[in-house]
Amino acid sequence: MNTDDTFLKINRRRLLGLATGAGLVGLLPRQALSGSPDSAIAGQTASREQVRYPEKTGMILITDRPPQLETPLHFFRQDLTPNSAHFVRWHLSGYPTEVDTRTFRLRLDGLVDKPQSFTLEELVKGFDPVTLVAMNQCSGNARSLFSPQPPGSQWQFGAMGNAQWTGVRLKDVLARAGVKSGAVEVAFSGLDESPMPGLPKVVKSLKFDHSVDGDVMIAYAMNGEPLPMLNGFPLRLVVPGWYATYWIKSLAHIEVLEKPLSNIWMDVAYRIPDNPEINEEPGNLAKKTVPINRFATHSIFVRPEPEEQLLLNHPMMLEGLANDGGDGIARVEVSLDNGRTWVDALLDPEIGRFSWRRWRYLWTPREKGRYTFLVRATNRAGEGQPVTQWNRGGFARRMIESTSGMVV
Ligand SMILES: Nc1nc2c(c(=O)[nH]1)N[C@H]1C(S)=C(S)[C@@H](COP(=O)(O)O)O[C@H]1N2
Ligand SMILES: [Mo]
Repeated sequence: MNTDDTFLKINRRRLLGLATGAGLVGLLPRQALSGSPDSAIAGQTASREQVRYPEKTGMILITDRPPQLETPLHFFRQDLTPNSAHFVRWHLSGYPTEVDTRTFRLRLDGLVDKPQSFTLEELVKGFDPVTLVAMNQCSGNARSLFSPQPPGSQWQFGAMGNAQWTGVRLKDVLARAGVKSGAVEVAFSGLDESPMPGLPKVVKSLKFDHSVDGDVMIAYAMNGEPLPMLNGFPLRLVVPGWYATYWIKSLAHIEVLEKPLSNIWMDVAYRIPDNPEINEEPGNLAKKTVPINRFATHSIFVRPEPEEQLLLNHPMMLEGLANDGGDGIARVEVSLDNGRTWVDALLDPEIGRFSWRRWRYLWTPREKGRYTFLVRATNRAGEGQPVTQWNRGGFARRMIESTSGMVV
């Protein structure tokens, strides 16, 4: 993308904010759509509310204050999720609804020689642009499917999306400030503010070495367009292969730290059992937890959708997607007989190691009655998927998934 074009586009976004006024999101009434916009959407989606927010298509409402919007499954039949359908999650009701790009600054300070304050133009034009495809996924994606159900946002599989991100390397931006020796972490926070005195602002950190790996970026474009306001306009951190809790939106402050960040968002929330299966039992919780980190290897069905009816003797393309934390997907297998035998699915070409990878398998139903299919993926490092899993936060779902319905 030409950086001049990008800058003009981002700048134009200010007009949108002015045209629709303050409270861009909060003031617009939700529109309940009558019925489903797509007759192929089966039970699961149709039974959940479809809502409209600015810049968004019909989404599944999880909560409205703050907005948490889930992507309907049928949008995952393509490599890149349209910006209008990319899921939305904010922690605090004090999320930004407008940004004045004339006064916006990204501040960088802490353990550096020269603290910086960048305008959008300085960021877009002052650094080499980078582009990569990466999947964004909430730590609690598919939480509602765990049994017993952990507390928290009750997502099905739509708290994820795949996008092409364009921006600047965090490494390059940090270098401009000159990081002093002794840096151990880098902390990130956005324009969102806590509405309650007891609840601190969302601030997350990465280890210093991770933040300068050349993959972590400050993105100003998503699929070639400025980010939607709800997805972090004008800038967001992209941490390829890591859960989205670190992908700070409407990024406004970066601080280099000489000791690890300690706050509720790092010490209490977003921690997982310290074992490779990310598993524990409700009656026997893991003693040791660690901050959630890289994506676990996982795969899901996109078709058939839950309870989709299949026609006898009609060929049916089973399809879905698989992801891991950045080594790449090596294999996806499907079982049509409840795990007794497994067959290899066809993998679509890889579009980057941080992207999800789509798979498909052609199957013709030869018997009427109930079907249940399973899917499992293996990545290039040999990481597979466990048969069952549970943890108290409902995080990092990585167990083998299934889909079922009737052949008629
Ligand atoms: N500033 C800010 N950034 C944030 C959050 C937030 O509450 N505030 N939530 C994080 C979480 S938990 C998720 S899942 C992703 C969601 O990104 P999206 O809304 O673009 O899908 O944003 C992350 N970045
Ligand atoms: Mo999240």
